[in-house]
Amino acid sequence: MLTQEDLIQFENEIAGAFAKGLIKAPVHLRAGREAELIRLFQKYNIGPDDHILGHWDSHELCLLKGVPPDVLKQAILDGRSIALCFPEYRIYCSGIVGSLMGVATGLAWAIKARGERGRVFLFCGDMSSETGIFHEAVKYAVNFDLPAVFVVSDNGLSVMTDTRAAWGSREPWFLGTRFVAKIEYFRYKNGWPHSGLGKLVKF
Ligand SMILES: Cc1ncc(C[n+]2csc(CCOP(=O)(O)OP(=O)(O)O)c2C)c(N)n1
Repeated sequence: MLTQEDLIQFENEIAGAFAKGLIKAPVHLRAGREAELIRLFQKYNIGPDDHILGHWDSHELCLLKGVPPDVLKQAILDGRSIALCFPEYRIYCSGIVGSLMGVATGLAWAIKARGERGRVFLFCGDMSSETGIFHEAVKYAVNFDLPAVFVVSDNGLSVMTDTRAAWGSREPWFLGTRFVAKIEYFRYKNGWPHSGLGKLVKF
């Protein structure tokens, strides 16, 4: 299992490449949630049979799922950071808010219906967890006890918008409901801006 330091070092390396103008596409770096992600990968013993669905900020997920760092780095250098897909590692990511919750439920339904091995782990942010599709997908997964877990990494922001101010509630909608049965939730403070480095990079 990789350490927190491994994940931090990888993001720092990507930041360095981005600063040099070597990546001509968006990158979304993350810092501050390494321990929580490692804890969850260990808690569920996430392995080759399991599927990871992530979004624009999935470098750490790819590393923890087993993608070799040099392979991941090349994909990022090639401009694919925002929607990393490695079918051979059962990793599918998308840069579109709300695009994968329904996929997670459908995939989990298929796994259960076919009696296959593996579970689906959907990772998203706090604002994504307030979308209607997240609500519907979780509701369905809970109702049919599908092999899916929805992991919400809460940094309190949607780009630069305060998620709680937007919805007028201090807590995410699902806390204290029966839907937490399929949800993992933690808060963190992102050590990086939402995307990029917070400064102009010239090519
Ligand atoms: C359909 C759609 N609308 C808007 C965006 C732009 N966008 C990218 S990330 C993001 C914020 C999402 O916030 P959250 O789910 O909390 O993610 P995090 O802060 O963890 O990146 C937005 C609005 C997008 N990618 N897709």
